Amino acid sequence: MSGSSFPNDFLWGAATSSYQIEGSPLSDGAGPSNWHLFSQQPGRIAGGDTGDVACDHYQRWREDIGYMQKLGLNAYRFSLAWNRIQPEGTGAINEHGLDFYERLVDGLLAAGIEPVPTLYHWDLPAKLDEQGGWANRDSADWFADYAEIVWRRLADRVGRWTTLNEPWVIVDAGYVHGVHAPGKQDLSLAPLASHNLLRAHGEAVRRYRSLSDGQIGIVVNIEPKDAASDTPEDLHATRLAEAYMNRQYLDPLLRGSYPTEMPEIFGENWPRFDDEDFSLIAQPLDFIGLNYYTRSVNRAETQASPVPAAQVRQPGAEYTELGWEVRAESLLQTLVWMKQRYGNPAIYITENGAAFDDPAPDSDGRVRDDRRAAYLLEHLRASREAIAQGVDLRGYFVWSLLDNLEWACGFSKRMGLIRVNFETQERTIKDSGHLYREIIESAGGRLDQEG
Ligand code: IFM
Repeated sequence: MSGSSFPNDFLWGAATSSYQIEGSPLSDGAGPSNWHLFSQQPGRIAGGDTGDVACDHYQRWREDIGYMQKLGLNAYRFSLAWNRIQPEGTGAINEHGLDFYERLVDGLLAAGIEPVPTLYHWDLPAKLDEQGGWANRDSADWFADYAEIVWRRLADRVGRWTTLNEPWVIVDAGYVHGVHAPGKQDLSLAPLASHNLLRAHGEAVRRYRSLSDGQIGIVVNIEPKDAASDTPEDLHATRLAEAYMNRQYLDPLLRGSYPTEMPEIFGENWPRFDDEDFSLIAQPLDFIGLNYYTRSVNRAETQASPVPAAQVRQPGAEYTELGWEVRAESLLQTLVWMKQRYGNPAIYITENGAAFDDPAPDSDGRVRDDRRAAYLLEHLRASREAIAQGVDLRGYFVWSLLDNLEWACGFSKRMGLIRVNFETQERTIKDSGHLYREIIESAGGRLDQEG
């Protein structure tokens, strides 16, 4: 198969998010976000790291656009910090916050790079958390009001938006296991938070249609679930794990109802939802953003909650520094599954990448991150194969442009195409970044070469 199988208008991008790279969390009138407060709490983030400086992108965005040009990107996915734009989450607008993103958007456009913003990538204005955050039913209106403020400033120049990043992680890490902000472990809040995130997305899409004829979608993280054995217990646990992580979000968005497994997973914590919510949630979308990193292999584990399943490591398989199995064939499987189950939606791979223990720059300053380079080749080959099999795949964004704050893992896990020295803020394009440029320049033809 040749590289020409990527469409001519394919987006070749890289992705980041606001709290992970920007730094300057309270500058120019921004209010505190939930992650700003969470990261100041001892023990929340490895090594006591915070986003106070991160990649200092708030100051260095021009330089970073220069690096995007060096990589040959034609698109850049980033997120906006709601707390810069509405410091208290509702009400007063901080024009300086909007100014920052307007400068970034204009800089990208001048550089020939399409901005692909995400409105919410986990940094919630802290004031909203005080009111229950996503568990509060009003959050749908809070979010749509904020989205409308952003669109009134930027929708004339930006034609492709995503609403939320990874609702499953927001809820599973933030409301079930408490390892992300807001740090809650409360199974009664989790279904409410998920449902309100979906309603917030739907309300925002509804408003976008009245303001713009651009394109809008949502970003979900999907992880195929394989069973560790054919025993009925393992197969059942695997089916619940798959419903919980994957279909809990895609089914209401694209088929208008929750998977039938949800009441079994949440028991008495699963509420009865209003029927009319589902027509709001299932607004027609222009595309789905897929974040794909790994699959999981599951066995039944009655002590686990909310899904009675535990993951089993595969002997001989390669794992990243985040403990995620490297498996490009599961990306192909995911893309084909989405095509078949949901009627061949347009898809962008909005994140794909790997944390590896990169070698330090060598004496020539070169970062030889061979494992990440191999990961990119394998996953882009799988993407190309998906297109050959009829998947409507329109773009691919590497996670991440820069090494950055990997949430609760702090700066200890590096995922960038560009190395960041967090002491000096010096940037160095890694070997994987140079390889990605070659892939982009050859419109995928480089994938036919070995190594
Ligand atoms: O860093 C995160 C990102 O914020 C959301 N998707 C997964 C990445 C790696 O964990």
